[in-house]
Amino acid sequence: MRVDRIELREIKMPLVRFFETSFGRTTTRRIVLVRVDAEGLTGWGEVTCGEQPLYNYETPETAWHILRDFLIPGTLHRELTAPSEVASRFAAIRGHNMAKAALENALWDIESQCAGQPLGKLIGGTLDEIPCGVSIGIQNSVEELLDAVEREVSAGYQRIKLKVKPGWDLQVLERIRERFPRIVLSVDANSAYTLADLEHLKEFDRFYLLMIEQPLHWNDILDHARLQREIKTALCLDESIHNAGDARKAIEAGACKIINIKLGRVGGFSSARQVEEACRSRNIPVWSGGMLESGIGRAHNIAMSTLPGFTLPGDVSASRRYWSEDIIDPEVTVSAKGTIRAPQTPGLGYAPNPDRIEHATIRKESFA
Ligand code: OSB
Ligand code: MG
Repeated sequence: MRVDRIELREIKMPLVRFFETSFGRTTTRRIVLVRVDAEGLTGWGEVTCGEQPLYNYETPETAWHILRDFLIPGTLHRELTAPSEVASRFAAIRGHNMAKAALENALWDIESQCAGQPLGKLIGGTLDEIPCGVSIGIQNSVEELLDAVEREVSAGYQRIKLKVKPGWDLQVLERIRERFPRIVLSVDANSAYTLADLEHLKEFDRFYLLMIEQPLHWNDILDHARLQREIKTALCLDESIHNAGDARKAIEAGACKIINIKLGRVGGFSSARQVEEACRSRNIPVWSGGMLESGIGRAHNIAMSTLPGFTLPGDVSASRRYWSEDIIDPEVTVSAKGTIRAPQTPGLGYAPNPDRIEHATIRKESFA
């Protein structure tokens, strides 16, 4: 494959409702999209970072810089035998996994069209239908949260994940469990606690949660291992896992019993497959995390979720929970039993809509 042209775009789209985590509230997303033209075909990728360097250190601006000044010049007009080749070519560039993933994933989109196969099949996916959960942010009141949970449970989602932080945790869980004693429930702290909160964190065991996601520091493994020895509830690592090596070390250290894979955080499909393999071979279940993606990132997450190790419901939910109008056709929909059917057509299986993308674009630059 030879890449003829690459285009970067930044789009800006308001969320239908704010999304709040322990590090703050998001109301509008700014998303960098990568469009690659090669072999007469077009592939799309999405940079999944937040607007501010809070989830990790990347931002739309750092991704634009790394893509424009390093990744794109190293890709244009050079022969590529496989999309995974860009992962090895850029291995010397440290970090910036979300910028790397956007480019590599766009190449996988092209490769799957060339091969006439759905993207999920091409990467080794075996599942035809993927189980879905939702991530519900911190709300203005517990009453609002109860309504939100009610709505998502009625819609059929198989697992509810609540964002927590000190001051929005045990009392909230009491109220949720009182009203929904039997739902599959988990929490995500996005690093809002430390080991000084050990006694407090032990209290989470009362709520028979499926997991507690990333309670401690965003780059830590050892303190999570210490915490996992002290509590019954399974820990799940998100922020701390950047590649298959991290997954292996976390599992060997006993830092978690579940791992969340985010395609951007681990640097794209090649790395995601390695993380999935590292977990599956050690009997650690994985699931797809989400980063409030547009339809393009969402379609990539669906393809990744067809890999055999993805046995738990992911944070991959319907487009309409985020966008009044998504940038793909059709938009992502979820069945009444909380599943998404993996597309069976070549490529992403969802067509990026050029008019809607153009309408949302606030800057673009092309490289040829
Ligand atoms: O930790 O999973 C997270 C959103 C922004 C930053 C971090 C996280 C999240 C989510 C959103 O939980 C999940 C989604 O896209 O639905
Ligand atoms: Mg998380």
